[in-house]
Amino acid sequence: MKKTLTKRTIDELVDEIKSKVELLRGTTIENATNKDIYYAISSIVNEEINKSWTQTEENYKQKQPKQIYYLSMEFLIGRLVESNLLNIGLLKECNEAIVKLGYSPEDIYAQEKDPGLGNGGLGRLAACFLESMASLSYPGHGCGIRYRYGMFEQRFINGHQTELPDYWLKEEYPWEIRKAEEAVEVHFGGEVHMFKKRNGSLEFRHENTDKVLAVPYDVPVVGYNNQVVNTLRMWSAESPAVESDLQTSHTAQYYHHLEHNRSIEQISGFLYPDDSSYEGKILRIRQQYFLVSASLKSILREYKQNVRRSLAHLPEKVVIQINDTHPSLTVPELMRILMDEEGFGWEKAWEITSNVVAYTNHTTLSEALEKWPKDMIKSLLPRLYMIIDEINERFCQGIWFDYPELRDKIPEMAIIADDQIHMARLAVVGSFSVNGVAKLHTEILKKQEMKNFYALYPEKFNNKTNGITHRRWLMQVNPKLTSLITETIGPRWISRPNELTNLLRYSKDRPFLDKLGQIKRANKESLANFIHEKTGIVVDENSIFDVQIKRLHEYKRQLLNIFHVIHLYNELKNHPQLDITPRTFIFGAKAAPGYYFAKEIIKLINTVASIVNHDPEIKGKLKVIFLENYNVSLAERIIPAADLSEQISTAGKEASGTGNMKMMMNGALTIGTLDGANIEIKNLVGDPNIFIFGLQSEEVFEYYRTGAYVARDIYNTDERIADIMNQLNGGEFGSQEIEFKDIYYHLLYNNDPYFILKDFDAYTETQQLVDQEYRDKDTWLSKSLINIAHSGKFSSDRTIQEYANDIWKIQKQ
Ligand code: 26W
Repeated sequence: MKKTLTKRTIDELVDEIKSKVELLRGTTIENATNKDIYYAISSIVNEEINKSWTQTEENYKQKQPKQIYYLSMEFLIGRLVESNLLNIGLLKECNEAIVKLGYSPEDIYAQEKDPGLGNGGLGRLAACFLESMASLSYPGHGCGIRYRYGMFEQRFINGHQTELPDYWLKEEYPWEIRKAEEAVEVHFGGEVHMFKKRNGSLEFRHENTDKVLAVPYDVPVVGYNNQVVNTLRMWSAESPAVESDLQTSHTAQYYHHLEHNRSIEQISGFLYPDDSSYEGKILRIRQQYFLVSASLKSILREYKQNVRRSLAHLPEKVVIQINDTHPSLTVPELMRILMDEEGFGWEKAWEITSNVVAYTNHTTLSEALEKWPKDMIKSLLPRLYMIIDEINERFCQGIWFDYPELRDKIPEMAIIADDQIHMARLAVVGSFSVNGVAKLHTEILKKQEMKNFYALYPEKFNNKTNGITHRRWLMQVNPKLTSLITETIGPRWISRPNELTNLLRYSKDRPFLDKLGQIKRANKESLANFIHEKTGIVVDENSIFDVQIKRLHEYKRQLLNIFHVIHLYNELKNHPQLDITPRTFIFGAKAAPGYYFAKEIIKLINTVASIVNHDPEIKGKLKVIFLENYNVSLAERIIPAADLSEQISTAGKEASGTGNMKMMMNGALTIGTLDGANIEIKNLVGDPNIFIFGLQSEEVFEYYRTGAYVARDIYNTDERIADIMNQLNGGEFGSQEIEFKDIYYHLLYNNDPYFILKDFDAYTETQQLVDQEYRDKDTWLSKSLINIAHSGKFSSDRTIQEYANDIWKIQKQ
């Protein structure tokens, strides 16, 4: 596409910022606050983006390429001002202009509210994917929900997590555009009437429904250096209030109206803060249908306007990727539209639908698999229920007649079973592609969780190992490392991240490794300053920065990490002269508000921190820092400073992980289990450059199968574990008594379901190896470089290229 970016000098930018401050903010540059400057800059950026945005849309209209719509209940996009500046090629200039005006770029960019419209990995992946699609010039867009309240803000009070509402829209969000004229109606409830038409066929009329207005807010998705701007469309629920309705003279009616409006606006009211645990809440299914129905209407309207061909050709022009099962009502909703509104018969509608929808699975945890009570769907979405029922009937009959060898599996494959609708089954049956997010995960789907479906549809299953955008997660967050890489191997790695392997030649190059060491050191200093500012605690920049940042979940085993900390502390108390490499343990994690055990672990980490950090006998050799309110912005500060990346989930449980990729790309070494993408990291960097420990997934599955693991045996035989456990059970920790009886009892009486005690020995031993290896700075740096050099494989550009080639069959524009 034509390159028309307005290149500016720094002085021109300075002038533009000044005049924007005056024009938009009604103040002078002398009196401008950080916020004034932030809004001025975002307006300049927006003007630049908007030109490319209309051009991109125009281009798609003319060429009518096949387009991909990524449907997701979550988009964790992070702040946009810096990434947009980077992608339009103005970041360096803008930084300098800000400095010239006497402000700090970091402070200016921090004015932007970080929209927390996602829980964790799944939402952040969606954001990386959109960025890569735009940067690779693919016509791909996101469809999501514009929640008024995002992920809660986390505060610690006496070490306990408390949740504060995140009203992120309090101040104007400069990147969204409300498109009121493109609003669509979404219908809930009502009755379905069946008519026999003259020709004998049946017609369904859906009447007396509750109408909700879905209003789109579009956010630009800016490609890197290519003038492409795609769209993230987020739907907001509004009441389709008719003026005259509100002027009703009846007070009772009037209040009924207000009440009704409130319940409508609830639909896009807040993000459910549950990660990996399903709850059958009616509001959540309303949210899901709202997203699906509004997005489909908008997609089909666009198709009709531009393509002007029968919807029979939809699969040639549209592919819908559903991010986990959350948008899986896409299948029956598209069927409904094609049959009831477009007049297709069942077979044709099914052919179209199942060739448009593709499904990504992100978890095998059974508690995360969505199952909706069938009566709930029946009353909320009666027509969709009929269609799901019919899909199920035909599916089960198909097995019965065509796959007799699977007959006895029907009860565990049926979409409707035990009065519940199994959404993963619906998604597999109604799509043409089912993918896992790392090799091991996909194998587990094929061989275990979905083995019957794999027997039925082997051709649907495929793997797409996750990735992260190296533009945000390297270039933006670590400009010093970025410059060093470019000075060393030239700039081609930016468009071909695989070429980072050219760095391997420098793995023994002293001057280069020195520079790498200085950069890590500088990043650690700046994180240390931030930690001091936030917590008042001074950390040693020479210590190992040992980082575990992710949602708090038992399977992710933050508990194993803190057990190791407690063990080191006990050792130091018993042997004050013990020679250990100083460490700073850094945690960031939110627990789902209703997840009691996860909250206990938070409280434990905070308790350990407050004792360890203030114990003079430890002489600063250990520090434990639990940073509040972990989110994308905080990740961006921590990741460039990490030495050691903790990826220690129970093997077989973490579908992929993406934090592992982000830290590797910034030169951290991984300590991890053979789980998710860790395995693929290991295979690239090689055993000497990663610290692998613990049970493997087959062993874990075998223990679950046989029940041969007895946690108490370990408690009885490993003194270190007995000590820790007894401390939790009301024992002494330092000079304080602590009490975490629930953790104690859970591990012993629920038989340690995540193998914390079982893996403890291997973990501490491997941590000792880390301690030893960190002392040899040059070797460590060399390993760090090898990790960076192999991280190009984990650019989401590679992932998106694979989706585009294998699933979507779309072309670059
Ligand atoms: C219905 C409640 C609920 C909410 C979110 C269930 C499940 C989820 C997600 C599937 C949780 C999630 O974010 N999964 C993570 O997805 C990442 C991106 O693929 C993976 O890297 C992580 O391993 C996986 O845990």
